Amino acid sequence: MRKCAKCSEKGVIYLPQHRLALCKTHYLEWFENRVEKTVKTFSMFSKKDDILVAVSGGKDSLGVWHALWALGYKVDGLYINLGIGEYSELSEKKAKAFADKIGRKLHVVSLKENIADIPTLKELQDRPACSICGTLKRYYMNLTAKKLGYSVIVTGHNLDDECAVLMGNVLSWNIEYLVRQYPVLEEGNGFVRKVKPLCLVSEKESAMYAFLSGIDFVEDECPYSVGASSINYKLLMSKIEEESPGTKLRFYLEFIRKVRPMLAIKKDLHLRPCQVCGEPTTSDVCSVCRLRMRLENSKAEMRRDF
Ligand code: Q46
Ligand code: ZN
Ligand code: ZN
Repeated sequence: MRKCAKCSEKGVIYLPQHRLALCKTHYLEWFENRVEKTVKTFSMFSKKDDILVAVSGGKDSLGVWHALWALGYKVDGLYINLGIGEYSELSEKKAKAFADKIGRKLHVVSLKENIADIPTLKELQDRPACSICGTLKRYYMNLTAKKLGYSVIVTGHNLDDECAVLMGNVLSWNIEYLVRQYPVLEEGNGFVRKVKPLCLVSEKESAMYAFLSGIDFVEDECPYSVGASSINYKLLMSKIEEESPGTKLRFYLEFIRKVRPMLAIKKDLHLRPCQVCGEPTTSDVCSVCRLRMRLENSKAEMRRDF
C-alpha cells in the first residue's frame, strides 16, 4: 500500500478513481468532507434542520448517521422493525446500541404493531416482499417524520445503489422513475424532503468508513434480498468499474447533470390525501390502507372458516 497522500503514514485504503491513498485519519476526514460537499452541492439541509436518518442497522445507514453527527448536524434515527425474524431482531439491537453510543435518539416503529410483519404480508399479497416492504418503509418514514416534526429524511443509499437503480431504469427506459432519480426529493404535497448524502460514495468506501469508525453494524443481508435484480446490476457495474475506475461516478453524475434535465418535464401526479389516513396518494385510499383492509378481510374470513 502506498503512503497517505496527506501525511507520511502508511495508507490503509487506495481510491483508484481519485488516485488517492489515505491513512485511517485522513480517510475518515476525506469521507466526511465528501458527504458534506454532497449535502452542500445539492442543498440538502443545513445545521438548523432537524434531521431523521432511516436506519436499517447496516453499514450505510449507520455510517451516514455517524458522518452527519460528526459534522455537527442535528440527526436522530428511525428504525422500522420489519419483523423478518432474527435479521430484524439483530439489526434493531445494533441500531439501538449505536444510538446510545453517539447519544442521539432512536425512534422505533414496528410493522407488526402497526399493520403486520413482512412475512405475513408477503403471504397475503401476490407481490415480491421487497415491493411491499419498500411501500411500507416510505409510508412510515414520511408519517413518522411529520408526526415528530423532522424537516428532512436521510437514507443511506450509496453510489452503487443509485447506479443499480439507474441501470434498471435505463434498461427499461422508465422515464417516470428516471425523472425522480435525484439526490433530493423535495418536500410538498404531504411529503417530507428526502435526501441521499451518500450518493457519491461507493459501497466499498462506505463499508471502509463504517469499519474504520468502529461502527458495529449488521453484516448479514436481509434474507429477501437474495435474487434481486439490483444485485446483478451491482455486480455488472463493479466489473466495469474494475476495468475502468470512475465509471460508476461518471454514469451517475453525467445522468444527473446532462440527461435528467432533458427529461424533467413536470408531471402532475394529482396527489391528494388518503381518505382513511390522510397521507398523500394518487387514488382515494392509499396503498397501505388498502393493504390493511385486505389484511382485516382475510382475518375475518379465517374467523368465519373456523
Ligand atoms: S429490507 Fe425490505 Fe430490503 Fe429486505 S424485504 Fe427487500 S426491501 S431486501 S433494503
Ligand atoms: Zn494521513
Ligand atoms: Zn391511507
